Amino acid sequence: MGIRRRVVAATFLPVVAGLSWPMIGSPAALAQQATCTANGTALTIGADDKKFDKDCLAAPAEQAFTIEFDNRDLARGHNVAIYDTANGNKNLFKGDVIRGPSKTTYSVPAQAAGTYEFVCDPHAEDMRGTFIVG
Ligand SMILES: [Cu+2]
Repeated sequence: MGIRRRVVAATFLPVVAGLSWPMIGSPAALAQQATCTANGTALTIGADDKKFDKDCLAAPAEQAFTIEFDNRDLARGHNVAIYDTANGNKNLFKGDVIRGPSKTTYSVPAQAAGTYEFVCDPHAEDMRGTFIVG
């Protein structure tokens, strides 16, 4: 429901700014459409060529979980952070940036059910996806 409200609000932006919808919305709009279902508390994701290899991650509600992050991007720093973008972009978790190629496992505290976004902070424009807790 929060996502729908955001998309509707975003459709007014091109009118105001005089820009076309695809220029503003494509990457985020695509990410918002992704859906997935939690399957345990050990999540994995990788990064290659300044892109995440998944567009959706899911974790069960009210349970701590881990995210194993495999940054395969040579000499490029990435992280995984989780934001409640529907509610003021509140940061729910921020993993340390690691320089590829390397791996880390983030320990994330329990989260309330909801639909959020995961983001690489240094490349927030290009590297983001849907994060479902529930
Ligand atoms: Cu990045």
